[in-house]
Amino acid sequence: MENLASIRNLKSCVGQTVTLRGWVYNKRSSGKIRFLLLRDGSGIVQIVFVKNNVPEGTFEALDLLTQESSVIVTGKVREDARAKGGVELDGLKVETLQIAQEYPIGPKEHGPDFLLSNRHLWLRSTRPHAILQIRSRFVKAVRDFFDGDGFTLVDTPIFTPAACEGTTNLFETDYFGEKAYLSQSGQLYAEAASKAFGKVYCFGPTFRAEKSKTRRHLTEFWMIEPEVAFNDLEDNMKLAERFLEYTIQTVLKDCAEQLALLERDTTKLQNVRAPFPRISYNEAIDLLKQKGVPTEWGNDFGSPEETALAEHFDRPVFVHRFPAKIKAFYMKPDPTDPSLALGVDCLAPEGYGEIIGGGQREESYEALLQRLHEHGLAEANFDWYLDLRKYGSVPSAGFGLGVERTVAWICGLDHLREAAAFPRMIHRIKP
Ligand code: NSS
Repeated sequence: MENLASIRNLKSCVGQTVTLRGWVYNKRSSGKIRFLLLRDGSGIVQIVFVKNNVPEGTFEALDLLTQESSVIVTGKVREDARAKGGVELDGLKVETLQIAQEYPIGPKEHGPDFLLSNRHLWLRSTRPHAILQIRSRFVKAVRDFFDGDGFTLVDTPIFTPAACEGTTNLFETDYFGEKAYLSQSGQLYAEAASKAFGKVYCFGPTFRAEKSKTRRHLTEFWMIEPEVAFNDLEDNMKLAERFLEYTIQTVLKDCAEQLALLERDTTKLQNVRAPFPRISYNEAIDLLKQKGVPTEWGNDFGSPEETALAEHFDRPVFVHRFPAKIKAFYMKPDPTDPSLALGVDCLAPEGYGEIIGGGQREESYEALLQRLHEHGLAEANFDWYLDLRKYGSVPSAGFGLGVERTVAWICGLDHLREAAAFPRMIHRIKP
């Protein structure tokens, strides 16, 4: 195809005749002129057709085009200071691929249910488009960070024989006559891999049968989980803050245009710089009491507590050393107070709450076995995991960061569902 171009790169094509392939975003006409707004996935550009400059039949073809009709357009690129991307095209030719039927999504306001049911089409609109570009850039920054820091990517399985994060929200499935579960976390496998590679991360979809409908829970979400042999709780926090600073600042730098489209005030995001404040769970309880937030020692924090705590700081905050009885079986108790576990959460500001959960792992075989029994977990399912404590056991720490929660925070979204291309929630599995 003749000088095929993408809208994003048109600035470097001024004066050239180019061909664009895309969809009709909008159009209008005025006498002997037709204006076509073309969308090609990389951007939107206006193409101006003047009656005397185009072959016969062109205006008839243009007049038949509906919103989202697919077309191939040839035109000459002209600088235009008033245009959004700084350029416009003088249209020379249009070829219609398909005339779209009446498109369900128009400029008028639609309700969230309608939009979610039409997610396969809604993706074309500017808002989801910007959010998913930000997600894509964030994920690349995540990979760049770990790949550039001596980590090895190890993909962990999705079919698993046992629970990592407790049995209450497991998705069960039949595996050739045996019970299997969709992975809640790659952590146990990442721990095994860290004994082979030292520093590893896994990154994939994870599944939790979250029966409550909240703005912060999906049943399928993506998690990034680094695991580092020999790291302790403090090393883990240092890694997490360095990682968040790099990824957030990279997205702010590279996605300024998308964030502007979302009208996101990025002042607070600019503050995401290491070091982050650190408070213990006990200190957090005191702080909540001071703030008049009803709470009791021993309870896990929900959204109101997390929001109140995070409000107290100008950047994300680490809360560490939670009551052991509300944390997973694999967490190492604090040697100075075994009723506490060496776990850590990172709370994002602006009401976004927990984006990271992790901690230091129990490295003693006997202690881990006892914890398994206390949690009512079958030893037989974890024999391989226990092996890691038999053959060169070392301190180890890691964490999991939820992609959708982090993207929702970066973009300033009200609900996690907009941070996934095709979100999965309790009452939604279509499209
Ligand atoms: O349950 S976590 O707090 N921790 C783990 O799964 C550890 N096994 C990770 C590790 O140490 N390797 O989940 C981690 C993060 C949490 O902070 C959220 O950001 C996200 O995973 N998360 C979720 N996002 C969306 N929806 C749901 N339901 C959800 N649950 C956790």
